[in-house]
Amino acid sequence: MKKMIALLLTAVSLSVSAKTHSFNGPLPTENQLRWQDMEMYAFIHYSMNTYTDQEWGFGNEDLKLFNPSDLDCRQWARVCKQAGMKGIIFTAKHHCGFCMWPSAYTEYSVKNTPWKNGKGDVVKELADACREEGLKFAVYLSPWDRNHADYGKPEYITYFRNQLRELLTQYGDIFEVWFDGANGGDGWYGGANETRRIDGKTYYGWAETFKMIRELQPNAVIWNDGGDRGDLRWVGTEAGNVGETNWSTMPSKGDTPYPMLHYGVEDGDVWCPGETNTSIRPGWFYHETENEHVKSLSKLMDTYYKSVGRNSTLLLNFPIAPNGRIHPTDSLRGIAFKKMIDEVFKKNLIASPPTPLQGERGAITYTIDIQKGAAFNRFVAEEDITQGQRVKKFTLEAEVDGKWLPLKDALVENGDGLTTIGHRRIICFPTVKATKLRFTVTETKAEPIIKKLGVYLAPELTADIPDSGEKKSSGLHIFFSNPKQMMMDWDTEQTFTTFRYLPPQDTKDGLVTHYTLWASSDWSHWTKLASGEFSNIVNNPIWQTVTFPATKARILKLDADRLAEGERMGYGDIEIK
Ligand code: FUL
Repeated sequence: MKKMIALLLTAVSLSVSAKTHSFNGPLPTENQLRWQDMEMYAFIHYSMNTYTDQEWGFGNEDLKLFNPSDLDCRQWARVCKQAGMKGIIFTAKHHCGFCMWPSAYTEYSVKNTPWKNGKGDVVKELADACREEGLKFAVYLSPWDRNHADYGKPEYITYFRNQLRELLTQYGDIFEVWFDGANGGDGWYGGANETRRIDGKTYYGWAETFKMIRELQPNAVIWNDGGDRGDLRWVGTEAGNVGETNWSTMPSKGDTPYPMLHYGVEDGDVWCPGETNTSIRPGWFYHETENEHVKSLSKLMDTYYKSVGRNSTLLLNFPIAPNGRIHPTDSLRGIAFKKMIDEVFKKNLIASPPTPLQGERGAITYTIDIQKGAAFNRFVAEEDITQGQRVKKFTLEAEVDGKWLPLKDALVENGDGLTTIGHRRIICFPTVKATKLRFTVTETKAEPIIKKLGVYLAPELTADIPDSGEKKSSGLHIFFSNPKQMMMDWDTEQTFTTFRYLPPQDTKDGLVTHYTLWASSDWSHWTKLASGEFSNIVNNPIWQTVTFPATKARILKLDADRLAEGERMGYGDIEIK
């Protein structure tokens, strides 16, 4: 199969001969270059959660629940390949500690489930399927383990490394090792049922673990969310976008607050590019209630422009349904996504390769002749990142009726979005018909090395289906009896089975992470309907669904047992059915 790069860009090799100032910033390693060229690869979330309808398992889920009727890793690999994914990263172990391979170090694995009478190994089936489909394979191993009795003690680190060694030695080449930033908290922990906090900076001894990975899988890249720098970084959100300014460099030491993760650091001393991870559905694991909320094509294209089009890779998650397959809605959407990318970038409208000209104050201008009569709405530029990331700022202008009209990136809220380039920058703007396009690098760290340019016409996409943030609660009477208690009441008794909570969308302040839900018809006798955790709500603030046996009541009461931040419960929306 032709490389995505060939589909995206008709190569127009360009370089500027005039030397300006020399470049002494960090450069990518061979592993990082190979990884960046993959552009899009899939995440697969599948674990015990698939059978308990949860995002985070507590660690004591019954092994009998794992018995898929129709598990088919080849279907996953085929779908991912057709969706344009170059590899798959699989949740070998999620936070619940359940191992999808028969690890020799725990009883909490597929080997003690009814599936294939305990003889199955999902990691192996998937690694083999990937190889057959020509996809690369990688593993997600959660450092946080809510099942393991030793979690929080030094002994657990030995266990964790033993498991990692199994994954890195028994399943062929691994292209990436994905750890997870979610760490410590409530759990079953071998029956202790308690909260365990760890110091993420020191507990895991990452330097030692990274050394082991380098020895066992020298071609793998290491994911990290900050702390010890890996080969690539989380972009600080699971919503599917990285900053429009996106440096592939970071400081080699110190904390990495959100702006650093999201935008990179211009003068960072190590190469540590961003990987944008998001799910094709609101959640990471499969939930039947989300079948209607698989992301639309326009949402997926928006994600593509805001990840691959912003000097990042895209790690797109496909959850596995309880039958052991990717749901048809997700596979069709994934395949349509790839078709749309091919459609957008199938014809480069540049008439002939432009010659760069050095202008005033070191600015370098490319005047691009557009094919006769062509309309366009996408501009693509790529730097030769083997020589580092150099461009800080540029301008774009289209010549319409003899006048140069400035263009800006329509996908940014502030500014013109014409900042960094790196591996690839895609600028989207309303369709223009012009004979020439002028691209000027106005600020750069050194002589810019522009490898490719492209101009395209993308088809218009129809409006998006409503996303998970759609408002529902307009008809409900809601008030707070204290800062951590929400009351929802009706004039007459109703029968309910479902409560849904949408957290505040732009802040962590007031986000409910642990709750208890009560029902009453007289304000004095309360029946507890449910209590628990809204897992992963901080990183992925989507609708949370609580179901309970049909209950007649006039009032529902939500206690915020714990908030992510702040002292006052907040909400984006509430839905009760
Ligand atoms: C998060 C986890 O807590 C989620 O469950 C999911 O695995 C996501 C990719 O990373 O931090």
